Amino acid sequence: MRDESMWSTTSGAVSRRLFLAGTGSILAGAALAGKAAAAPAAIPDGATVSALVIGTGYGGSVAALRLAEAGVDVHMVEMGMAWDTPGPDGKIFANTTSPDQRSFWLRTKTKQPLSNFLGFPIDKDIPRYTGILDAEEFSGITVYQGRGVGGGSLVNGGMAVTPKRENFGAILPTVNADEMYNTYYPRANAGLGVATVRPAWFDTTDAYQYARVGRKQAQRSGFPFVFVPDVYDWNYMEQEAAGTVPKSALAGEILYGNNYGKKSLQKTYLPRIAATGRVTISPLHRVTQAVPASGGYAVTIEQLTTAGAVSAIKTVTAAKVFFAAGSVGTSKLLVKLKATGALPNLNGEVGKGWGDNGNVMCGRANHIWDPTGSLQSSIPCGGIDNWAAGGAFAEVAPLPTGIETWASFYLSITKNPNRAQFTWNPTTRAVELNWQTAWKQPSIDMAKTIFDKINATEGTIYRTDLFGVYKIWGDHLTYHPLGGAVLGKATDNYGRLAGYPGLYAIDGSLIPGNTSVNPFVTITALAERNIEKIIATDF
Ligand code: FAE
Repeated sequence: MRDESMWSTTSGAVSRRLFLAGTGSILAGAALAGKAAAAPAAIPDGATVSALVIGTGYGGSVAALRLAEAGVDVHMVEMGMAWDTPGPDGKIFANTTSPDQRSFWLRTKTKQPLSNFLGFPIDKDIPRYTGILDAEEFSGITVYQGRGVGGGSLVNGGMAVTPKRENFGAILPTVNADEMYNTYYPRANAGLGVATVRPAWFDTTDAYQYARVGRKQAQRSGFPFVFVPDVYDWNYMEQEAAGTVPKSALAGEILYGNNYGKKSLQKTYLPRIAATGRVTISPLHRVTQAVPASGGYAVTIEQLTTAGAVSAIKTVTAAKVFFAAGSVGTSKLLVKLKATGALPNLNGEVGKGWGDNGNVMCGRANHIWDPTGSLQSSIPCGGIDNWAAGGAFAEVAPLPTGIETWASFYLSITKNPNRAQFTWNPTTRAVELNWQTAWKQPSIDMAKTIFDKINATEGTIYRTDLFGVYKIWGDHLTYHPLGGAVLGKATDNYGRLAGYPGLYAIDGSLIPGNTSVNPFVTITALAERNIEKIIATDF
């Protein structure tokens, strides 16, 4: 029997599984606190829906919840799995230190962000499966993304950061900052369950020794160390440390899902969506096409097997379609649909303005008297802020290997100005991104404003064994894709796609490349703002 509590909301026991089309029983659904039962099967071929939401991450979840609350019936399409059923080990999600088929999206070998340890490659063979983390490779950059109901919230570190207000004008120049900081950021923070580590516990727990070393060294070099809020249930983490509950953050769970304490969308927006009784979800369904049709748009959807094969092709008609497939997913769809003549009137801004949020990683080697601890909470809780002076905000990140590494590890978000464009290649019939490896150099330079100084103060050096053989910088990837359907350019100022009434972008694709901090709070807040306007004026 599955552990239902893992799916419970904080207020009650609403099982998410009940409303996932194709996985729940209609009788169980009817018992859902008196709410209407969810549809018993995946979306049928030929269905007609009022609102179709492509993707179940932050933008898609906000759109679905608010539409349903306003009385609109919604169907959500998600290419990844439901992630509601335990594997043979009794757990739904695999551990970061022992990846298996659940860990990666349709790969036969893992592609871990840290590819090496002590210089040795650590990737390993796995069965090809519709796993949770996609390492999508474009020329010059690998873009990591979550796959499944809950999108990136399933795999991310949960760092839930509202940008400093003085930086907002550069992030979303056409959006009223007063409205965002008075209404939509607070709404997003409340909806996501954002909270901060208890400082007294932080100061004493073994699990954050690595972060205390990070704080001490930052401060000795004159940089402010700031506590960073997270959606992890901090009380639960304290219980993990006390040994009274099953361990999650303190068992190193993060990249491939988190079995207990993290409040992913599975524990916040998605149970509220289920409780409306107006939303159904088709996991393992991928949207490939949308064309104008009588009654709105005809949307083509491929049903997938867990081996990634297409088992059925369906066409549904939707009065309104919300693209919430993430920055990369939405951009790829829109660029393809414009270029192939399905939606030729999308404007020339589609595919442009894509950035990596300036992500770059590095490690530093500490002295033997500065151990970072063999027990490291996988949930980061602090950062080093040098944005104004050096263009970098660095998360003090864990290296949850279970052994003492004497390493400090950081993911920096930098003010990298480079922006790439998605384009359609008619020969390969694929969407390409023209990011170039060299475009990370500004990020490295900005991160060095922090770490060169810390190394000089501490008499330490960079680690060279984490990203390859003698390679200091993890400059080949991003966790934070942003842009491709930029607000006010590819869309109007609320995400309405130019050229097609009833089509909207409502995810990270709207944000032009950088948020100065981790992005999902801004993605959620912007979606809350936009959907409020869209419901008021378009329905
Ligand atoms: P997203 O959450 O990516 O959801 C899009 C969904 O659409 C996914 O579930 C896709 O599978 C699905 N999809 C895509 N294409 C299709 C299609 N054609 N048909 C059907 N479904 C489709 O989009 N951000 C933070 O703020 N703090 C962090 O600590 C943090 N850590 C991260 C760590 C990792 C390893 C990763 C990968 C990301 C991290 N992020 C973090 C980034 C954050 O998760 C990301 O910005 C948001 O998830 C993006 O939200 P969207 O709603 O745009």
